This record gives sequence, structure tokens and C-alpha cells, in this order.
Amino acid sequence: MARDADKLNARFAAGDAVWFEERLGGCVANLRMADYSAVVALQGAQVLSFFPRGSGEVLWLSPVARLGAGKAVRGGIPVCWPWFGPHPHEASKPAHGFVRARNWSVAEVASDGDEARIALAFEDFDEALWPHKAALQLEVILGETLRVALTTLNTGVAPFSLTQALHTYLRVGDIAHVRVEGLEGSHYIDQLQAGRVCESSRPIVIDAEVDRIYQDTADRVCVHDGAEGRVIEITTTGSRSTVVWNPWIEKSARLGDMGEDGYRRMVCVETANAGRDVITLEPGAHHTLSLDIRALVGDRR
Ligand code: TA6
Repeated sequence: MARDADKLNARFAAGDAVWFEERLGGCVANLRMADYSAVVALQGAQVLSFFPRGSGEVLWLSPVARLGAGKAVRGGIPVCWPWFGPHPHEASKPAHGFVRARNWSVAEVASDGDEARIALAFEDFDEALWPHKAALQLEVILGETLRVALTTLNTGVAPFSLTQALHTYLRVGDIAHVRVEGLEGSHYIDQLQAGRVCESSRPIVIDAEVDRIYQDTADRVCVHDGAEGRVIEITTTGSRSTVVWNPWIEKSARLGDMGEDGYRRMVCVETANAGRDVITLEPGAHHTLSLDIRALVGDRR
């Protein structure tokens, strides 16, 4: 399938709704409807931006984001597949799987009066990294909400298991005025306490490093972004885990790509199947992990 911007525009561009360009050192798809827009990089099928109607940018992106560097861009919505976090048995394999740093192909582009849509296919499988047969597609639909859907199909003759995440980096006005609601009462694996299982009965506020894999979670999380006067709502399908992460000061310094005080302007709320929530697919079976994001303006709570 065609990859660079000119070929893609010749083959796929859909009027003013979807077009391709070279940006950040790689090829991106621009989706635009009326007064909302999104940007999707072909590398990693990674959503880099979502600008909804009536509110500011919803996704945080590293100030030093560069495509084509052979590693994942920090920010937007990285696709973690076919494992979340470190490889369960082989530490030499890349964290969060191998699809987020590799190029995907454009499978389909469409738009109608209300929505713009792009579907990307992953074909760069590597038996050495993952000895199974699968088809993988990521669909992005821009409308009143931003929908991202990751579908895995087992095209082999044996079952396989996977963990996965749409690793969403939300942009917030100030972490000191953020509250995450919807995970109260869910148990979580605390990655900062050697995987100890804990429970939180209250909304999450963030005043230190947080790295939690919530299990058996509901399908809706609301992030109160008080400084921006909005609530960012994430609703999900096919997800039994939600990861909440903020690196805070020391880890941000170690990461080196968070920018000055970047940790104050972001929180990851990740739509996942991780920890004990493992997906097993029989031959011919498929699974879709999806999220819908929208910004509800006017909330200053
Ligand atoms: O989702 C939380 C997490 O697993 C953290 O432990 C941290 O490693 C983060 O992902 C980012 O991982 P990355 O490999 O993109 O630096």
C-alpha cells in the first residue's frame, strides 16, 4: 500500500476532510470536520492530536516529538500491542510491544457530512518478536467525539493471548487541578509498589508519581480538568483495565522528552487489557478495543 504523502493523497485523499502531509519527520493524516480536527501518524498508527469543537487540544504531545527515529513518539495515543509494559518473559523485547514504532499502511479513507475516517493496517509482523499469525487494524473516526478502535484477528491455526492498550496522553491545564473519576472501588496493581494490589474508594488526584493498572474497570472515566474548565470523558468497549500514569518530577527528568514541567500538563488514562486482564483469541476469532473521547466544557469543579 502507498505510504508517502503524495502517493497517499493521489490514492486516498477525501476532499478537505482527510489529507496527508509530511510532518515531524514522518507522514501524517489530517482529519478535519467543520470546527474539529485530528492528526494521525502512519508510524505506530498513532493519534497525535484531537481538537474538539469548543475546547482546546485534548492530547498532550512531547515538545521534542519526532517521527522516523525508530522509536515511539511520546504523547497522543500510542498503540501498545501485543503486550502491555515489559515483555512478560523476555526483557530484551521492546516495552509495550513492537507496533508503536513501526509504519502502518493506509487501508481506507472515508468521510461524510458528519465524520472523517481512516483505517490503518499493520503488516510488519516479526516472527522473532511474536510467533503468531494475526491481522491488526486501527480505525480513527473524527466526529463529535474521537473514536479509536484497535481490532485484532487471529489468522493462524492456534490460539494466542495478548495484552494491549491505547495509551492516551491527555493534555490538562494544571495537574494540581485534575481529578479522575470512574475508577473508585476498582482494585489496581500499583507498579510503584512492586505490583501490590490496592484499592481506591475516592477519585484520583495526582501530587506524585502514579503508575496504576486498574482491573475490572467500568467503561467510562471522566478527567476533571479544572484549569481548562472542562471534563474530558473517555468511554470504552472491549477494555477491562484502565491504566493511570503520571511520571512526576524525577521520572520526567529521566525520560528526557517531557519538556519543562511537562508532567504538570498531562495525565495518561489508558484504555487497556493489561495485568490479569489477558485476551485469548481462538483461530478465526477477533477482538476490538475502542475508546471515544470528548471534551465537556463549562466544568470548573
Ligand atoms: O502506562 C504506564 C507505563 O507503563 C509506565 O510504567 C511508563 O513506562 C509509561 O508506560 C511510558 O512507557 P514508555 O515505554 O512509552 O516510556
